[in-house]
Amino acid sequence: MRASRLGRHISGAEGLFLDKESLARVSREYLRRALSHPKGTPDSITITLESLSGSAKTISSLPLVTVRCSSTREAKAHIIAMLKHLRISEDVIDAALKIANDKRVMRGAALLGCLSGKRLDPDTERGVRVSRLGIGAQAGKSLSAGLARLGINRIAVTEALVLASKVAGHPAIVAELCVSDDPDYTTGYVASREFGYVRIPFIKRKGQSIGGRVFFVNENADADGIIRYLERKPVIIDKISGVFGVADVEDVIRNTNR
Ligand code: WAQ
Ligand code: MG
Repeated sequence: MRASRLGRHISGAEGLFLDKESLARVSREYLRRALSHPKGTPDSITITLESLSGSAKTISSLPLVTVRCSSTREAKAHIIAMLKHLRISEDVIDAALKIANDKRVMRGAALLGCLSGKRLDPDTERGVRVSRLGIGAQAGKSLSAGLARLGINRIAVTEALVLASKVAGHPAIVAELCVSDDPDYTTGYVASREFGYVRIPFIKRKGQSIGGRVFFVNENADADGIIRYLERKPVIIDKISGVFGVADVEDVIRNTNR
């Protein structure tokens, strides 16, 4: 689904559903979402349904943890600490923070070379939209139960974890940074195979109409191959890794929170 107003992106969603019966329910749910978005009423909504060609790849979710954080200043320090550990250069982190906190919200994500900070996606106004991703029924139930225990069983968390897990499933992608473009959703995340899906409260101030996503990719990686995987390869989460509560950033970095 994608919804826009005067050409400006308002809302998007995608999923993989294995039974026909889900299609009516999901289309209705996506339509409801498009029409009730805090960013305003769209003047155009597109819902596309396609059958899959080829089989889906099944993967585990990234482990989830929330880093202890109580201000946007601290959030920025955590982001820099984690990304530096992943050998992403400081200039590139700076560039990524600008993209993720931009008022001109893209529909997709920016692909940045880890060292050069070069944009590797062809349309820098749109970015790359990850699609053909979903979660199996059993894994979905198990994730909901884990999130409910922490009081964070929200659709935004599930969808972001599924997306981040697919993204981290590509060996040339080192990390992801995400800030929601919903003015009132102030928790973002950094995701990587190394640290898992690390939720960051207070990544932005309430009421700000900014947001964005950045995927950090190995320098000299095959950008076309990565984009093909992100947009086209069907990936389903069929196993849930750990779902953890709050941990200090040092423990997240040392992997001692689990
Ligand atoms: N593929 C690529 N980029 C995307 C996609 C996608 N499928 N969906 C969204 N984006 C980009 C796009 O630039 C949006 O402006 C930006 O990400 C933010 O999207 O655990 O709600 O849908 O509590 O607003 C994080 C949850 C929620 C954290 C993120 O993102 C948590 C969220 P939004
Ligand atoms: Mg949004």
